[in-house]
Amino acid sequence: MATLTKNPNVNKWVDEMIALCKPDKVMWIDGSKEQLDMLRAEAVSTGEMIKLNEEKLPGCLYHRTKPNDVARVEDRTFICSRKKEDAGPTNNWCDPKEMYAKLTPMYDGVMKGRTMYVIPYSMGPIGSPLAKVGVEVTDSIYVVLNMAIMVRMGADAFKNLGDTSDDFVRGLHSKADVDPEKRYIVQFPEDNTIWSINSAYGGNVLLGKKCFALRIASYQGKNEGWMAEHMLILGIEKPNGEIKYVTAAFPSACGKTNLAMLIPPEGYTKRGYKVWTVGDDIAWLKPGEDGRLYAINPENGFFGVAPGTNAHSNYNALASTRKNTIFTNVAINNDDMTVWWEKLDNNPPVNATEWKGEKVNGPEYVAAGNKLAHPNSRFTAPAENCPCISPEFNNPKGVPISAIIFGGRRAKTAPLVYQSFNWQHGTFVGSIMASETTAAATGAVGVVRRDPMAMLPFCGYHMGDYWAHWLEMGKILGEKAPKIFNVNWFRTDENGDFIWPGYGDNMRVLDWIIDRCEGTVDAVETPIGYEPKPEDINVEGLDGITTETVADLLSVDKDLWKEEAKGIEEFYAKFGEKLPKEMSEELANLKARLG
Ligand code: GTP
Ligand code: SPV
Ligand code: MN
Repeated sequence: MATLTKNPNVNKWVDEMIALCKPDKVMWIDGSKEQLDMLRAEAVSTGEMIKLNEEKLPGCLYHRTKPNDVARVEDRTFICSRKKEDAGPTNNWCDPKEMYAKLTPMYDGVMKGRTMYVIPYSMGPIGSPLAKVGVEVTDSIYVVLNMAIMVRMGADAFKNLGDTSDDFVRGLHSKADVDPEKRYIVQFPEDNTIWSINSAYGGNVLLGKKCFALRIASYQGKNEGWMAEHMLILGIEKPNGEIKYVTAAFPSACGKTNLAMLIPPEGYTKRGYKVWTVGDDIAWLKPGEDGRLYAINPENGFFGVAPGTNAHSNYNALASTRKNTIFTNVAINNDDMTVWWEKLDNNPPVNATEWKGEKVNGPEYVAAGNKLAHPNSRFTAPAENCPCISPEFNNPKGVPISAIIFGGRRAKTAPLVYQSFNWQHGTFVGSIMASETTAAATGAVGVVRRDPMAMLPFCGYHMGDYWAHWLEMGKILGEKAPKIFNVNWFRTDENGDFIWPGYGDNMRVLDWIIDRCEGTVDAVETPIGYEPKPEDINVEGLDGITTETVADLLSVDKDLWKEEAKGIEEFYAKFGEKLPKEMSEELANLKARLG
């Protein structure tokens, strides 16, 4: 099929990729329903995807990846800047020349006998000044069908690029042999280029997502005066109809999708509160004409964690998956060809196929301590399916942000919520984030690690320069900068159970955050920041949670925090001269306040 653009830069690059990968066929993806239907039918006929119940889950497909290919692979992910120091101490680095030389033979002829799909796409609403164009070539129909949900794709995407610009991100993906020993996820920030090989799992192969919209985009943002962040975006509508927007950065599988779609507790909905979802994973932020910080969601769908999602925990996410959704690595109920995952309900299907493809008796299998769905199994759902999708979702200007919230999984140290003293201190609060690891990346689960701004696996350049960029943005925004907060839904009691009910009840904390932004509620100054008076967190209608429980959740254990300060100091030492002096000042101030 002929090319979809006159842009010679795009066409030249695609020709080079064809010459390298030597596919039997090349198909430009125009985004049309006919073309996607044809690809769906082909994927089903080859067994790559499985058609689900057309009445109960219309338009939905199932896909299973190899058991060795179920999550992002941070140890095989590289930032190949020309200079090593530009990648910084938190990224794997390799000289770009060396990396191209190593990977080129792996791509040479890799698509023989296969079709190369050329996917033009826009990250961000087409026509938005904040949007950017990418082209991904891939030999995977699964990638095409997922990208069709996750991004705005097809010929329209080239409108933003025009016929002459060179400003597009070049993404090359081949599943090759899905060999974990030869798996590489490589970003070349200075070349606007991503090369991914030997994986077929979402975060490694949907190149618009983490590879472009965070790793490459964070680097572009530093150079162009904006920010690319691992943040959800939500709007809180108050009874008077006014909507306040906040963003929140939590590490992978720490609650962004859930917070982004929360349904407030009854006491709030009765008074007229409502939450609108703008984004659940990534925010691109830039100062607007009025000097405030505006955010767009560059994506067009949700690639969400399935386990734990149910009508009670996240009704809106579940509703988003009831049509035109792709399920990856969940379990199948063979009686009616529907899907199941842990905590969907208490009834694992009897006639089940578990995520690796084995037919099992669900209840017996689960009772024996096995999981039917992989802990990082996912749904790919169109944003337009979401019952609470924001009317501003496609607004090219984005939405004005009042508050930025950081958070992670901490069993003890971090309190339920606190506010930073100012932007510089807020940047420090983000930089010292730490969280227990999850199944979203391969490796041990439940180990506390530093994950600044939830960007540890996603920052495309030196983390010290990234913090300097945050400080710089604060200076540009001045008085109009969003207020910065930190939350922790994951404090546990002596039995290891979560104390705070979380999910919809997180609205109670957002309520305080909004009041702080509006200056309508007081706070208590603690060594780590401003905290609510316990009675200012609304516990009305909560079972077993009283103002005393809240006081406990807000307690700051100075000994634990002194330990924490030591950990921060060790972490900061990695950054050497690139650590902004403001960050070491803030650490010194924290220590002084702790006594
Ligand atoms: P990524 O897509 O990997 O970036 O994850 P995410 O940050 O969007 O996380 P998500 O909302 O999918 O939640 C991940 C897991 O955390 C799920 O198993 C949820 O059930 C659980 N979770 C989310 N919010 C809460 C909460 O408020 N409290 C508790 N205890 N668990 C939560
Ligand atoms: C994450 O791991 O933060 C995700 C899923 O959102 S992935 O697309 O795999 O990165
Ligand atoms: Mn994520």
